[in-house]
Amino acid sequence: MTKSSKISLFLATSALFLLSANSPAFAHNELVETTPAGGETVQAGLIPITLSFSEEPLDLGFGEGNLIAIADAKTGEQFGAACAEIEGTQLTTTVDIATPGEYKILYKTASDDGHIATGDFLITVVNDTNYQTSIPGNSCVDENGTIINASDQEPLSVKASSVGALEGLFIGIGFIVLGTVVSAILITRKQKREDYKRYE
Ligand SMILES: [Cu+2]
Repeated sequence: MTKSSKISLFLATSALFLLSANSPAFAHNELVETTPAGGETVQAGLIPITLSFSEEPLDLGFGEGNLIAIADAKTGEQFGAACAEIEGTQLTTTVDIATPGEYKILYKTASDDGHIATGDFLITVVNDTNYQTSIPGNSCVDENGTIINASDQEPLSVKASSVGALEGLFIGIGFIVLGTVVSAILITRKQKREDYKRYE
């Protein structure tokens, strides 16, 4: 191998290494472990959620950037706001759940390389103690005691629409047809009016 081709090979290898998403310099936050684990069944009550990451999340302030939310696994309805406390490489929150069923834990985390990681996993809640709660879901209160309301946030879970994709398409076409007919009627009327004016 000539000296110049050796240099070329070295440069190409370096470029590949730098471009690789797995290179340590550009590693972003990966979810390592969760408590409860995905698929786990837990008792109703105040359920602590802990997500362990490969590195410390980037602290952007409570209720910003690093979030955990809980939603009905079937309907997608989110219960409470999305928030998490940062403790080292962990994100934690506590969710209050009484109704048995399957729930989706959703998360979002910001890492110092600027990347945002999102994901979700399912847990099952059973209620053998007749546990009751008036405000189900994640409760988010910042260090000043200010409550973060779900209505002030972009939800992590989007409630499933009751209108299917195909129904939505037909409704859309219906509106286009209706709009065209109405426009045609209005244009015809205007033209007639103008015709009358001409003969007056
Ligand atoms: Cu990254």
